[in-house]
Amino acid sequence: MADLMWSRELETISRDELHALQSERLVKLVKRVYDNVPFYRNKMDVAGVKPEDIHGVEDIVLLPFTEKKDLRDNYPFGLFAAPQSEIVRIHASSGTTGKPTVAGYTKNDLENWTDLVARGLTCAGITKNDTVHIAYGYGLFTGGLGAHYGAERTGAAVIPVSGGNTQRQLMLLRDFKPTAILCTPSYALNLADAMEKAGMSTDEIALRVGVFGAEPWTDEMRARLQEKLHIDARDIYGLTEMMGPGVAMECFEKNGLHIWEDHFLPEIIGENLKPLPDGTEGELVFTTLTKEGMPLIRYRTHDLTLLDDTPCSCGRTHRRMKRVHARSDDMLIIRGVNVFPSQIEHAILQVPGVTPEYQLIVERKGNLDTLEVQVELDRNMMSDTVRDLENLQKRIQMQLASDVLISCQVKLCTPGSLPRSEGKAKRIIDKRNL
Ligand code: DLL
Repeated sequence: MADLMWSRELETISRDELHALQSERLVKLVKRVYDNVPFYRNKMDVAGVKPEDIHGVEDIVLLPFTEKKDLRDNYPFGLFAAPQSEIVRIHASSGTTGKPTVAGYTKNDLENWTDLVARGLTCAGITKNDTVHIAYGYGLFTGGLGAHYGAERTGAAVIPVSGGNTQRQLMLLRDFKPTAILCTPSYALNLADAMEKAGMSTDEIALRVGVFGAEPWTDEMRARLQEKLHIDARDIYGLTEMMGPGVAMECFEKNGLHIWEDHFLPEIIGENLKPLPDGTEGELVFTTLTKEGMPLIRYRTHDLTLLDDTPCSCGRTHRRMKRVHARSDDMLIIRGVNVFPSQIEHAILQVPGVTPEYQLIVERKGNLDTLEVQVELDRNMMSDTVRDLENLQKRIQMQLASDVLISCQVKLCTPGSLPRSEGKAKRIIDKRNL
C-alpha cells in the first residue's frame, strides 16, 4: 500500500543513492566544521583526524563524539558554525539541570526543518484539508514553532494555541473543530481527562489524528489515547540539538519511526562506545548532514533504541528507529535493578482500573533504595470497596514484580490528584541526592 508522501523522490530514494548523498554531505560538513569551529578543529587534531581522511559514511567512526557537556562548555554559541549575521533563530531546551541546550538556525536550516516537519505530518496523513491544533509549547522550546511552520507548509489551517489553559483548549476543540492535534502524549491525556470531567463527548470534537512526541510513551498509552479521543495516534521524535521535532516519524505501520536519513546520519553505539549493527539496542548517535547554524558530529543523544533496516510496507526507504522507550539518564537503579519509567508504565497499564497517570518516588532509607509507585485510579473505581482497592493494589504490585522484577510500594491516588504537566511529564521524584 502506498502512503501519502511529501517528497516521494526523497522518501523512497534507493539505499545506494541515499548512501552517496550522505557521503557527499558528510565530507562537506566535516571540512566546514574543521574550518569554522575551533572546538571541532581541536577535537579532530587531538584524535589525529583531518578532513581529508573522511571520504564517506564509513569513515564516520574515525570522528570523535560530541557530548552534551561539550554544548554546555561552549554555552551559548560556541558551537555555531555560521557567523551571527547568518543566524536567524535561536531555540533552547531547558534541561533538568544547569544551563539550557542552545541551537542556532540559518535561513536554510529553517527551510529544511519546515520541510521535514511537513514530511512527517504528511506521513501522519495530514493534508491541506486539515485544521491542526498545536498545543506544544511555543517559545524557546522547539515543539511549538517547529510543528507550526511544518503544519502551515502542508497547507493545513493552524491553530497556534500553545500549551496550557486547558479549558480554553477544550473550547477550541469544540468550536474550531480541528482534525489533528499536536502535543506531548501526557498533555493529550490531560486534555482527554479534562474533556471527561467537563462531560464533553468525542462527538462534540472532530479530531482524527494526534501527533505526539517530546517524551517517551508506550503502546498502552497509545491505545488509551486512541480510545479516549477517537484518533489515530502517531509518534514524532526529535531533539533541539538536531533541530527540534521532525527528525523521525511513524508511518501507518506504527512499527518504528522513519529517520530522515538524507539530513541525519544515525548510529547506535554500545556501552563501550563501539558501533552496533542494525537490530541491536543501544544509544542513538546523530550527525547532522545539512545543518549550517549548529552542525553536530556524532552527537550522543542518550536515547536508547535500535535501527531497523527491513523494508517498510509504506514504501519509504529510510531506516526506522524503534520508539524511544527511555533515555539512559532516566534509568533508575533500585537496589541494583535497572528500571525505566516506561517499563513501569507498561506494567501498571496491564491492570484494569488505573489511568496512565503515575509518579515514581525514589528514596533511600538507611542503605536501601525504596520505590513508591503512585498510580491514579480510574474515575469509576471510586465506588469500589476498600477490599477491592486493596486487591487492585496487590495486583499492581504483582504485575510490577513479574514485569520489572522489583518490589515496591504502590499508592493508589484519587483521580486528578497527581500533578499534570502542560508539556513533558515529570515522572520521577528522586529524593536520594545521589
Ligand atoms: O522534545 C523536540 C520535540 C518536540 C520532539 C515536539 C517531538 C515533538 P528536546 O526538548 O530537546 O526536544 O528533547 C529531546 O526528548 O532526546 C528524547 O529523550 C525525548 N523525545 C523527543 N521525542 C520523543 C519521542 C524535543 N517521540 C529529547 N519519544 C530526546 C521518546 C522523545 N522520547
